[in-house]
Amino acid sequence: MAFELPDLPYAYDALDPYMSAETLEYHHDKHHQAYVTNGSKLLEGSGLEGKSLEEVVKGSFGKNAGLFNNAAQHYNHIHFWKWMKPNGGGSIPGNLESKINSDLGSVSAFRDAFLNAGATQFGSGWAWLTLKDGKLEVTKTPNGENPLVHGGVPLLGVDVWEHSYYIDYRNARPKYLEAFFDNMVNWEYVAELYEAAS
Ligand code: MN3
Repeated sequence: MAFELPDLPYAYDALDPYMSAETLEYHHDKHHQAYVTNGSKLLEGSGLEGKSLEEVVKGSFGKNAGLFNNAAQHYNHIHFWKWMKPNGGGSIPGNLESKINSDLGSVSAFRDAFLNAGATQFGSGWAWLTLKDGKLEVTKTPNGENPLVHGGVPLLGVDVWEHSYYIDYRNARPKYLEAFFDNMVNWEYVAELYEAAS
């Protein structure tokens, strides 16, 4: 089954001023669309047709780089749109907050680690909050790689490819990361993924 581009779960200007309509138009309509189009072509004849997207991501990792890059980015972006919402940031639902406190020290320590992971990912990639072996961890990955291929469940990810922030923040990736964490994250969705995985 071919990949399909989901609609954004909010209007293009809904995250303004933290992420502009221009950024979302390019990022969703051009970049994500390209992963869908190219991934769908590469899926044909790969032997992974008919599998779920997660299975395609895991099954192509280390074996079919072209398909993996596009399928993983498709997976990452489907969630990335949902990991943000208008008037996001703020308080974290109780169960998830308790888990963060016990595994990562405090919400503030988690925020520092997450922002640092995003800022220090050299070149394109992602920073993550992952549940692995029952524990939360903060990691970073290059390009389209994600925690699924390392045995984890991605609960939150931030896209640090330049296409995600260059229009609004130019080269100031740390400012974008702060705005993401403090003003855009949809913690209810992160908590939903945590409850489903734990
Ligand atoms: Mn992107």
